[in-house]
Amino acid sequence: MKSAYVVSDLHMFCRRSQWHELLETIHDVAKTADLFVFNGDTFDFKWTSLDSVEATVERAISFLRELSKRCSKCHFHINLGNHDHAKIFVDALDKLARKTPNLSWHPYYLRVGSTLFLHGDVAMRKMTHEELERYRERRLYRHKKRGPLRNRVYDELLKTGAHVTVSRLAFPRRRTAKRISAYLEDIGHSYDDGVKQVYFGHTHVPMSNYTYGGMTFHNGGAPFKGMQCVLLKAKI
Ligand SMILES: [Mn+2]
Repeated sequence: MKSAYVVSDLHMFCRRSQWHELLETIHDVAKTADLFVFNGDTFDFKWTSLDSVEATVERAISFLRELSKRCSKCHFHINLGNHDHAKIFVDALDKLARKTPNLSWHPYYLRVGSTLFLHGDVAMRKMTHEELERYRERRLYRHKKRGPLRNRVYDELLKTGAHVTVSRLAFPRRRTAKRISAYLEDIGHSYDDGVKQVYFGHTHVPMSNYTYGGMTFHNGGAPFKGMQCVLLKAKI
């Protein structure tokens, strides 16, 4: 049986994310896994702590290049999220994927057998695939680095722990699973189409083995302060 792992919302290079604490585990796991999915918002261009968006793209690409080289037996899948579906990154990622046999990227989702991986921004409201495409397209060229002042505002907010409460209130489990299910139906990957396991992120709210409409939903959370973030072993 093949082994697969998934991690979402690392928000690499955003200073409020503790993504670096997960790097060792990612490397360890990927050395023996057959498949590894980065489930969107892996990189954060808007809140990057590096000098520019361009520099962040460069670092992101070299991270993926090194990882796939070091763990050559593992196939890496990069699903995009609302934070890393940026034209400048997509172009570089596509170039990398063309010369890296064990790396692929997917703008919206990846299906492996009866398992579906997607970022999960469709849980924001009831969205068809066309609506998701339009939402992402509007942001394709808009990944501008935010200034220090706004960054500090968010730093302070994080200290209060408000981000944890806000995420939980915005994404109740049942509504989240319901919206994702509706989207899956629209793209032809619903329970009736054979999907049993769904791995998603975006909400930053961990969800484990939550059943809705015959499918089981999983979310590993995100590495922000006060939140839980785990690398999930995916059933494929
Ligand atoms: Mn997201």
